[in-house]
Amino acid sequence: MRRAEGGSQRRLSRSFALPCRTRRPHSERDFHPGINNRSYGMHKSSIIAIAGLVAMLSAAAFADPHITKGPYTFEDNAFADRAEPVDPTVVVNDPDDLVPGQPSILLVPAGVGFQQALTGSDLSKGGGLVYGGAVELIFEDNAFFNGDGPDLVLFESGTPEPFQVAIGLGGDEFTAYEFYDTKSLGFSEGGIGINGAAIDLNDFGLDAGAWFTRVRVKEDPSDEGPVLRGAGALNSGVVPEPISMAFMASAFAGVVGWRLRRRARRRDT
Ligand SMILES: [Ca+2]
Ligand SMILES: [Ca+2]
Ligand SMILES: [Ca+2]
Ligand SMILES: [Ca+2]
Repeated sequence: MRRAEGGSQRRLSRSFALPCRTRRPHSERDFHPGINNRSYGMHKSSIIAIAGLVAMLSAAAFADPHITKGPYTFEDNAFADRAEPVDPTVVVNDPDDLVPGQPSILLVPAGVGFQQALTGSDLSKGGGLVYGGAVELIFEDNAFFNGDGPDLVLFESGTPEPFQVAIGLGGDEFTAYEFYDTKSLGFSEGGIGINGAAIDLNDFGLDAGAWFTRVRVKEDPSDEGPVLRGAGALNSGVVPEPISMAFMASAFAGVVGWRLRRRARRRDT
């Protein structure tokens, strides 16, 4: 009876596992107490795989577009949640404080907060990228993935100006910058015409279905400074808190239970 339970838990955890660096033993016979025990544990890659699966399932089950920006429709939390200037970019509130040659983000309108300007779905406020200034936009309550067609939209204002765009690959690693022109999206916010650039992750050679949470946007030095108004994910995954917590809890309980049973069995032998 216990063994049968253990078996079913093993199938459960295996079905969510990505290929691991350490192979699990194929049978009881291969298991040596004190050696290779970690191979029975839940690898970090398995946890990430479960989180990714939850996000994917949730994206399918709870896709509920609420925010329309010209031709594009977004889920409520599809927009970037946090912004950070990319070193050596500085943040400037007043055009008079711009120093020629110093990569900068000029907040629009003057006095608006940095986060307020560059995150969320309010396109009436933004940040002008000047002298090669660059900003990193971070998605925290959602992630974007390489699905069908464009995956991400960057918003700009006034005269359409291009961006350079790089996608975060994890840690400090980013793709090379790709150039994107923006074009008028036929609507205004904050009294100014809004432009957009639709980003397809295929352009960066990224895998279909791969998930990301960071994008860097930089001024194209050959052009006037674009004013970034925000970024929204078209292919966006959501992890609804109560469901994901329950799912993760049961997944962990299963794995922990399985490990305990393993340990108990090991003591018996
Ligand atoms: Ca978000
Ligand atoms: Ca795509
Ligand atoms: Ca512009
Ligand atoms: Ca904005």
